[in-house]
Amino acid sequence: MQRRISLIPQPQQLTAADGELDLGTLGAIVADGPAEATELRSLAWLLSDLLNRGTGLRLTVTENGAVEGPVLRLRLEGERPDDFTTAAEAYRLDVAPGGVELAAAHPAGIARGIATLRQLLPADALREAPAADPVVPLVSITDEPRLRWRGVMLDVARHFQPKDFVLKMIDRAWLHRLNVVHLHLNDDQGWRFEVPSRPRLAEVASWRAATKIGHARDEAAGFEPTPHGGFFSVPDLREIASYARERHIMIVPEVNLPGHARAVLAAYPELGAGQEKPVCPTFGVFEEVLEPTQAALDFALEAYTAIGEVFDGPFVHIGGDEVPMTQWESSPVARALMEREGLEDVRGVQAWFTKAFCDHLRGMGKRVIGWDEILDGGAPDEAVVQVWRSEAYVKKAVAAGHEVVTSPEPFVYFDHYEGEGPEEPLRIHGLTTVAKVAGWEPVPPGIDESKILGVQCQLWSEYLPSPKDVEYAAFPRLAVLAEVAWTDPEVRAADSVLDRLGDHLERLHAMGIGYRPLEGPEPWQQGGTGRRERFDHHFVEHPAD
Ligand code: TNX
Repeated sequence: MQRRISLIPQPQQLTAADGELDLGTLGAIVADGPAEATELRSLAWLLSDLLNRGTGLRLTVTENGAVEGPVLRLRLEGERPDDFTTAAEAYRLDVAPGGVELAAAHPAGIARGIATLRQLLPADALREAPAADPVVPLVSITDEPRLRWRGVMLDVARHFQPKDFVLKMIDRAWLHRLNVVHLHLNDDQGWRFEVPSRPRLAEVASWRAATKIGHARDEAAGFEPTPHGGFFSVPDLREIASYARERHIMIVPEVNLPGHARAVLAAYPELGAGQEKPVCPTFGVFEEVLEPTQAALDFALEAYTAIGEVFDGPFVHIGGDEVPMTQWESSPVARALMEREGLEDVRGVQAWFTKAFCDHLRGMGKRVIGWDEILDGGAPDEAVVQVWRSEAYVKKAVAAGHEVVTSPEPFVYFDHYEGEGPEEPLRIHGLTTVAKVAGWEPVPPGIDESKILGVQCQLWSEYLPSPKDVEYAAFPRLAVLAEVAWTDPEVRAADSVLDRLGDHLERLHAMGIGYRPLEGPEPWQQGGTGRRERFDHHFVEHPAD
């Protein structure tokens, strides 16, 4: 019996025919493009490898050479669109009795089509060793994403996530036709990448001596005195960068300054207001920030240079969220800066940092993205604003002339609870069910859609201590978000993603992902009554002022 076609995200246009094609009957993968298309060749070998792993099939890659009989053809055709456009990710995929043709104008489109082809195979073909036949239904797909930026953020700062998990998440983003993996690389609780000229970041800022047990608001629960840490060396970062590049996933590295600076200041206290405090063992918003000195600015620019060189994508995230003004209000250095620069209020101090970061990164050929607080004191027009506090800030950012990545907490903060049951494991607060994500329309009414670069979900890891916990929080909500980002609203409305989720969970299972079952956590995923017990801290939405 033919399997029903059930893809996430739903392609924009799909026509199915009766019958299946056995890829075992194909002679080769043909990389059909200009001779210099090394990206196409590398995708062809990647596809060959993936098919081999899950089905045992061994298809060699040839270039335009004569191959007898049916083939799997990857074809680059037409004029190459600019990078990071929806046209660059468009593709056509035809599976016919005479072979497979996947065509696109840009290698990124081929990469997206490969993701769709992998979902057309049986779920078990997503395993690491042969466990399924290489059969795909006959189908004709024409597809292009609705939005340019479709991302997921991993917070490797609150709890370090090992490199192989980051690579896995890049693969999973790829399979869902996401194109951005945002790495939140530093916070009060740790700094997670090597900057060779600043050795104390690795030595001191990359680990903490203890971690809060339970919720940060649950003071009675105390601390676990086991050190927690880790950081990516420069070669680790290079490996992550090239792994993502081959799959046409953009890494957006975030170095979050001038706030959330406790780890930096534990290593280099002279960059702050002088307190000597350890890397933070608990979670929240802390008042320690960089002082607006030349030395602190030089540090920041050195960190941005280091990360901007390793990750060659067009964006660097500067953070900028939750910067308390308390220290600057009483700082003679901040006061002197305000007088010198004619800043009206203390929020101008953050704007001073933001502008310096933007100028520096512009000089490196990069564009800056920052959390929506960069709007409070003002930011250069070219900075992209990542709205998180509430959708009201989308309007504010667009009115101020910025492009927006929209990530409102109630819909795409996947560190929020997924269900109301007492068995859910400890989360920060909130309630973001699969149905809530599925029902979300990312472009608020009255907003010019061309100003919305895209959407992104967040996996803040205060309460996600291990990859297992991150997987539970990410899946299957990430799949639903991928469809919200990719598929046009009319197409989404015609066939609810919720009806395809059951089939998709089989894929997640085949990949060994510890997802949350739709009906609630498995016994071993529950919070129980111990350290991971549910703690209901009230979620407060931030109104736009
Ligand atoms: C707010 S979103 C934060 C993070 C926390 C998150 C927890 C943002 C830019 N700042 O520091 O981890 O809430 O949900």
